Amino acid sequence: MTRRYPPVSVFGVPTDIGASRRGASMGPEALRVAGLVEALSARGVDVEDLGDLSGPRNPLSPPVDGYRHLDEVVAWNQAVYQRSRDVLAQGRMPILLGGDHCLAIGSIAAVAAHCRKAGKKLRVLWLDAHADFNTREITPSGNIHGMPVACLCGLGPDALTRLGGEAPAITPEQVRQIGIRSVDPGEKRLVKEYGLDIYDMRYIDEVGMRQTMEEVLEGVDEATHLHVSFDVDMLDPAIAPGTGTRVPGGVNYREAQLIMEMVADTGRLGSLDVVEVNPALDRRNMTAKLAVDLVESLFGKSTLMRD
Ligand code: 6HN
Ligand code: MN
Ligand code: MN
Ligand code: MN
Repeated sequence: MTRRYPPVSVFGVPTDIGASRRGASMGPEALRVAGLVEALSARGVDVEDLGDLSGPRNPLSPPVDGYRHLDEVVAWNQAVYQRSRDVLAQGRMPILLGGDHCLAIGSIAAVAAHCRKAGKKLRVLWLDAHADFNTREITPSGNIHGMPVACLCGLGPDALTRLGGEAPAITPEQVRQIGIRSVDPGEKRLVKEYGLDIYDMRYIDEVGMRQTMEEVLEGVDEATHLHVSFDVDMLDPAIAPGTGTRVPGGVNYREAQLIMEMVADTGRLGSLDVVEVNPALDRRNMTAKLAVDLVESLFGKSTLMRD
């Protein structure tokens, strides 16, 4: 039996407002050029492309009180929140094409509000080299793409933590982080204090990706909505050079496929972000192509033999 997927609405968010390196603003188009929409539709998914959201341009200013571009980050995230809520309200699955990772504040706040209303249990899989749990006090950069998980857990400026009205949007117990290998010193203390569930590269090396994912997905049932927030810098830079904050020693091709296949096997994928693709740093669009390949696996491509 072939698994059925809910209808999908893809939208682009062409900004690098949360980063200090430019270029993730070109990510949505790179993912389209790599064939994301066609690939989903070839899998039998009912998919529409809503085009790109718009928002303020990147003023390239220095951080103020610990935040770079806070007003602009808020404006972009309000647009993301609204679009994600609209898509979910139509019973469709939102796929956000970033853009940098600060945009997950808006997408996940919307998913959390949707799940509260629908009586669903939200679990967030945060695929990343970084924990993205900085605050204005401890950030080494002021870049808000290093803060989305903290904001979603209620640590941050009101305009971001209360995007969906209530704060916090989620609790740390709802989050599983996979592929982590770069956490700043103050951030390390904070993730421990908040008890974040982090499957770092050391853990993946020691127990393997299969056991890691079994633990990550433990307790997922029919009432669970899985949100995958996929920062392509989770991947090893050798296979995914097109991203702004590369860290050596990342997830390899086969491990990444297994993550996506095991999520697909649950049948509980409810929403997705694909972020931090930076074509200005890429080679022949290889990072966007790899991201599309992995999204196909999320929609069951490599598990056909088990259907
Ligand atoms: N990302 N931890 C560093 C910072 O500046 O806060 C890097 C953050 C990278 C964020 O890749 O989504
Ligand atoms: Mn990230
Ligand atoms: Mn990252
Ligand atoms: Mn849902």
